[in-house]
Formats: sequence, structure tokens, C-alpha cells
Amino acid sequence: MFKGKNSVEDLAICGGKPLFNEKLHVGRPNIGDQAKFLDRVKDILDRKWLSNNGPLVQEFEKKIADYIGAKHCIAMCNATIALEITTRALGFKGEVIVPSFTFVATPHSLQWQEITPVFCDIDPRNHCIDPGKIEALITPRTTGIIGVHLWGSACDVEAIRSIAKRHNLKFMFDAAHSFACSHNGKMVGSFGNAEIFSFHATKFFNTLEGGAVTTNDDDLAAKIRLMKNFGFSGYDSVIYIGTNGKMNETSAAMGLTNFESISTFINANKRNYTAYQEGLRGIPGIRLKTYNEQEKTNYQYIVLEIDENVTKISRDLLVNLLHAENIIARRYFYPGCHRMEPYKSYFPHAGMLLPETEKVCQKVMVLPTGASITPAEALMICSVLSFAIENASLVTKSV
Ligand code: T4K
Repeated sequence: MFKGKNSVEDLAICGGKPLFNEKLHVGRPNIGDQAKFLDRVKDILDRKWLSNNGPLVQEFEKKIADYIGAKHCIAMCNATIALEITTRALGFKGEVIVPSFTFVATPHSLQWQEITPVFCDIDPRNHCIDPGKIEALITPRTTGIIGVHLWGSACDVEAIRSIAKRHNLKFMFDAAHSFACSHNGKMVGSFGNAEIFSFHATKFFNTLEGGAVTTNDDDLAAKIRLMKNFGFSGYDSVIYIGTNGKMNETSAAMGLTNFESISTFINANKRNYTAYQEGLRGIPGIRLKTYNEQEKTNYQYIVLEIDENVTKISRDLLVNLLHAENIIARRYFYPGCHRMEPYKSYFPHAGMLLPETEKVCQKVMVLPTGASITPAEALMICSVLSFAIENASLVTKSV
């Protein structure tokens, strides 16, 4: 037991042999009916219409807009480009307030355009931007606010809306994690000036690579639609700086196919979430993120907070132990965007203004879920955690 000293592999509980023969990953793709997907791909090939607003992309956009109740959905090649295009279309410049506790794509989409991301601290209860800390960051150069709906929940939309209104700022949401989720009974997708979804392979609902912007603003939607196609307004006329943000037909085929299985995917996540709830109950020092059962959620991330004062074993050592058992837990979003380049060099003291972000970055661990994980596997993962914590003194001595 925990015999090794030098490498992650040496840490494995069962004498060097991992508990799972194959790696269990966070973000293993959910895949719907393969035959239906392949039929759609065959149609694409027969039709010889592969990209540039093809029929499947149009069908996909309509399905998504109807599902979330937004007026417009513009499908994109990924959420990062969708963020870049939307922030540009909204006229963001100067400074924009964003949380640092997010995937680095959120601030990168701004910095890519030489807009300064001003990092705001988070609310430790939901890991989302703390509206109470936004106003102190507003300067004459501030043009907007981006909230990030993390883990399948939503930010405090109402508080952000009223701050934006008071200061005449535009605001939007990075909803990469929160497709198929609701907030106060309304589907995420039509809050703020616009919302962005990611349909990357690792998201519970994927289009291989992909993303979308949704909005109720007709003018904004029209502008974004042109900007994702180089700014072309006709065959020979360009009216904006644009880029290539188009979703291709194969991605739309995957999206339409997976959309037909969306409740199966959510049920699998929920089933695993319930198993994790049961398996983690009573393990001291571990808190599983909770969801408001009155709202819709996708349960796509199993998010734990490790209180090292109680577990007596560090979050990082627990992650290493899990990896040794082929359980590829992740430390999203360690170490925080403000500790990554170029932000680390630009704002070396940012951490002093982000105490909650700093704490949460040291505590969070994300465990595997999705249709390829079974509740039995989830329970075994909990047993590994329980075993490691019960034997904390042995483990910490042996490494
Ligand atoms: N905003 C937020 C809040 C986001 O979380 C993200 C993306 C974005 C914006 C930008 O969205 P996109 O531009 O990507 O549409 C992964 C994803 O690549 C990224 O989309 C996601 N967030 C982020 C949270 O996770 P990494 O760097 O952790 O990826 P990677 O390659 O380590 O993959 C994660 C795990 O998934 C691996 O353990 C293996 C598994 N995997 C992955 C792929 C691609 C598979 O089993 N099969 C696969 O095909 O970023």
C-alpha cells in the first residue's frame, strides 16, 4: 500500500497496479446514435455542401434557439472564437471585468484584441464572479463585464445586470459550461447582451469542436453573423473586420445527433452525481458542489473542494494518487488565469485582490463523469479517496 516514493505510478494502492485498467477521464465525449451521425455525414458528402451556412448548421441553430428560448443562435467553430467575435461586436475595448477563476479562453479572447481583462474575485459558494466586488474595479476605461456561469450553474445575473445598467456597461456571459441549465426558471442563453456556449468534445453535449452565441438582440445577431464570415455582407462586399468562425456541416451533424440524446446524457451525469453524493457522504474534508434542485442543470462536472486541514493530505497529493489508479482527476482552473502568462507578468500582484480565487484554486478537484463512467466506478473512485484520507499519515510519510 502506497509503497512507492518516486513517481505517480509508484503510488498505486494495489502494489503498483492501477485499480482501473483503462484511464477514466474528465471530459470523455458523449456520443449519440453513431448510425444516425454516419447517415448525416453521408448526406453531407452526397450534397457536397460542407461548410458556409449549410443546411445542417441552419437546422442546428434553429434547434438550439428553440430549446433555450433565445431569438437568435449563431453556431461557431468553437466558444473561444465566439467570445472573440461577440466581445468585438459589442464594442468592448479598454478594460473588461472578468473572473480569473475560469478557463483561460475567457481572458485570452479579450487580450487577443488588446483589451485588458480586469480580474474580479469570486463568490466561494458558487465559484462565479462576485457581483459585490465588481463596482470597485470600474474605471473610465471599463466597457463591459463578462460573467462566467461555471460548472452547470449560473452567475448572479440580476446583480450583474443592475451594476451594468447603473454604469452604462454592456454585459455578457461565458456559458461554456451551462448549456441546458436554467436560472430562476429561465434557460441560460438569453441573459445579458449575449451568451456563449461551448460544444467542445469534452462538454456533455458536443459537436466535435463547436460553440454558439445566443442573443435576443436582432442587430447584434446580424453583426455577429457577418463577423463570423470575415465580415462579408454580400459576394464582394465586406463591412466589418471579421474572422472565420463558421461551424462546418460535420459538426452540425454531430450536434443534431447528440441533441437527440441530450436527456440520456444528462440522466447519466445525474446518476453518477447521485453515486458520488452517496460515496462521498461522511468522508471528512470533502465537499461536493451542490446544485439547486429547482433549476435545470447538466451535472457535467463533479466538483470537489478539499479542505486539507481536515483531510491531512493535500489536494495535489490526492490528485496524484488518483492518477496512479488511472483516475485522471483535474484541478480546473488551477492556478487561476492571473497566475498564467501574460497576465502573471502584467499583473504580478493580482492575487492580493483575489483572495477567494486563490483559496478555491488550491482546493478544487474535478472527477470523471459522463456516459462512459458507471455509478459503480464513481463509488470506487470515492473509496480510493476515502482510503487515502483514512490513511493520510501513511501516505504523506511514504512520498
Ligand atoms: N470558457 C470556459 C469557461 C471553458 O471551460 C472553455 C473550455 C471555453 C470557454 C472555451 O471553449 P472552446 O473554445 O474549447 O469551445 C478542456 C477543453 O478543451 C476546453 O474546451 C474546456 N473549456 C476545458 C475546461 O477543458 P483541457 O486543456 O483540459 O483539455 P484536455 O485535452 O486536457 O482534455 C480534457 C480531458 O478530456 C482529457 O483528460 C481527455 C478527455 N478527452 C478530450 C478530448 C478532446 C477525450 O477523452 N476525448 C477527446 O476527444 O481543456
